[in-house]
Amino acid sequence: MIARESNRRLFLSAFAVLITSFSAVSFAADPPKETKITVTGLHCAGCAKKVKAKLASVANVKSAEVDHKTGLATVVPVDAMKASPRSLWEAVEKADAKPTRLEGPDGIFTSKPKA
Ligand SMILES: [Cu+2]
Repeated sequence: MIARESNRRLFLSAFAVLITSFSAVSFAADPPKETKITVTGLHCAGCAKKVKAKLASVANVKSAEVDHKTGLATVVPVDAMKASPRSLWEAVEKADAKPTRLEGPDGIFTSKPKA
C-alpha cells in the first residue's frame, strides 16, 4: 500500500516535470508580440499620456500603456502585425521623452533601431 502510494507520487511528479518542460519549450519558440520600452523623462501622468498617444498613433499598434512611475511603456500590435521598433522609438522622442531600451519581436535595442 505504501509502496503503491509512493509509485503514484513518483509518476505524478514525473508527469509534472514533463508538462513544465513542454510549456517552457513552447514559450521559448514563441517570440513576444508586445513591445516593452523603458522611458525616462516621465514626470507625471500627463507625460505618460502624451507618450501613450504618440505610441498609439504608430502604424500596426492596437494599444499602448505607459506608466510614469515605472517608466515602462507596453505596446500591443494589431493581431499578426508588427510595429516598427524605429517608429515606436521615435514616437517616444516626439512626446519629449527619452527611450533607453526597447524589447519586442525584433529583439532588444538600447539605441534607436535602424528599421
Ligand atoms: Cu509630466
